[in-house]
Amino acid sequence: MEQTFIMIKPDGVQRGLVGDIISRFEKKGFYLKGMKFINVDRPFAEKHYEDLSAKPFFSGLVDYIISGPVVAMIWEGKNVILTGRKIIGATNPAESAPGTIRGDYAIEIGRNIIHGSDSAEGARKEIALWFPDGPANWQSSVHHWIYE
Ligand code: RTP
Repeated sequence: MEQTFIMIKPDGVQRGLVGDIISRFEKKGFYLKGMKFINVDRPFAEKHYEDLSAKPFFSGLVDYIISGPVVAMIWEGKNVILTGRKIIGATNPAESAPGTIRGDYAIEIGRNIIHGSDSAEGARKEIALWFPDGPANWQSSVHHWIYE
């Protein structure tokens, strides 16, 4: 079963959106396989966003991610990487559809509430970085009500 890394950024935490965001993934039928409420330091945030290190917004992005605690999660399910990105909405909230997390709650790209892995390779790297001990090992009792 596919897994993805989802992070509620400091603005999502400060604005009290943690419960709503988790609820959207749970209600869809995805399984929570890891969760941490943590502050990350600058080197860790730079590592997470290393692919963007040449971008002009990189230092502002790192400042933003280290500005407060984040909720780091592993979610599991069929197509969870792509479907997770759909639940989250387009990177720029000005273009995110209503009904998506960013479309409903965010206005600016630099305060877009949430991160989700964008590929299988990205998910694998991000889960390894944030959860070196791997995902929690549990099975949902409602699995057969979600999958045929
Ligand atoms: P994320 O990694 O956070 O899920 O976002 P994403 O894949 O949708 O977007 P990406 O291009 O990877 O950018 C990562 C984060 O950098 C911030 N950003 N700011 N000021 C800007 O032009 C700009 N562009 C991107 C956003 O917080 C974005 O989520």
